[in-house]
Amino acid sequence: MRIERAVLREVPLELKKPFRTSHGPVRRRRVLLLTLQGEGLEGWSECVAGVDPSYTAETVDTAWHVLTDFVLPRVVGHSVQGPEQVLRPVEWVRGHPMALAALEMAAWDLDARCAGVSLAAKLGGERTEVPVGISLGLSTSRAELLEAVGSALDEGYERVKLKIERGREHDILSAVRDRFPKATLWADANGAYTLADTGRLRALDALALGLLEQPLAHDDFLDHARLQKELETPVCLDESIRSARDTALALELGSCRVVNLKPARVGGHAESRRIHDLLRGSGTPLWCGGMLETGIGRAHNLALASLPGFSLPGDISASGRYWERDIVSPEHEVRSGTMCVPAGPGIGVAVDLERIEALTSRSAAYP
Ligand code: OSB
Ligand code: MG
Repeated sequence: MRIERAVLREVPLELKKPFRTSHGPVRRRRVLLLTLQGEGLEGWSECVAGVDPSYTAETVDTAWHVLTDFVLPRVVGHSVQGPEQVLRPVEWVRGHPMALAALEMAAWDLDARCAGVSLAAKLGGERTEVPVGISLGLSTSRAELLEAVGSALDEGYERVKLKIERGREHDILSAVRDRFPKATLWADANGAYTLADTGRLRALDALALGLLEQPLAHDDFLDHARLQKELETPVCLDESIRSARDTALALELGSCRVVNLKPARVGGHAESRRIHDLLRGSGTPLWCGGMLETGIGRAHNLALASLPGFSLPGDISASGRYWERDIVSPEHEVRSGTMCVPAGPGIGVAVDLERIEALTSRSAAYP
């Protein structure tokens, strides 16, 4: 497969409603869309880096810098045997997994299209639909929180993940548990606690949460292992897991009992599959996380989540969860708690290029 041309575009998109985490509200995304052209076809991906470095160190602007100054000039014009090889010329780049994943994932889409098969099939996916959940940001009032959980459950989501904030975790989660005694509830702390908070986190055991995501620092494996020993609630790692090696470390130390896998956080689909394969034999449940993606990133996540080792519902919500109008058609929809894995070639959704071009704030093309 020859990569003849690459186009990187920045597309600012407003979220329907701000998504609040303990780091503050996210009101809009500056989505980087990457198109790779070759063999008369196009592969698409989106870079999920945020506007600020609060989730990981990467931002939209660091990803733009790394892709345009180091990565794209070194891969365009070259042939690769498959998407697993596309990052070879930039193996020396340290960090920046979201920037690198944008390239790698677009190459997977292009490769699947060249073969005339779906990305899901190319990756080894087996399911035609996947169970999904929803991630709800912090609410401004208890009424708003209960209303949001109620509508998510009405829409059929299999489980609800709630963002929590240090000091308010018990109020938030017990309010929801009291009102929805049977719902599957997860909590995501985005690293807001330290081991000194073990007592307050142990108090959550009484609320029968499915898991507690990333309670401690983004780069900490040892304290997560110490905390997990004190908790009945399974700890799930998100930010901490950047590679298959991190996953092996977490398993060995007992830092978590569940893993959230986001392909962009680990540098793409190939590393995601290594993590999937590693966990499959371990009995540790795995699920696919989300990064407020447009329909392009969601299509990639759906393809990945169709692999057999994804045993819990992902944060892969419908297009209408975040967007008035998505940039793909058909839009992604949730039906009885599941979403369809697109079956057409590649990511299996059509990209609305006309609208993307109208919204583009900057672009770079190679050559
Ligand atoms: O921690 O899982 C997270 C969104 C942006 C950054 C980090 C996270 C999230 C979410 C939303 O929880 C997941 C989604 O619906 O895309
Ligand atoms: Mg998370």
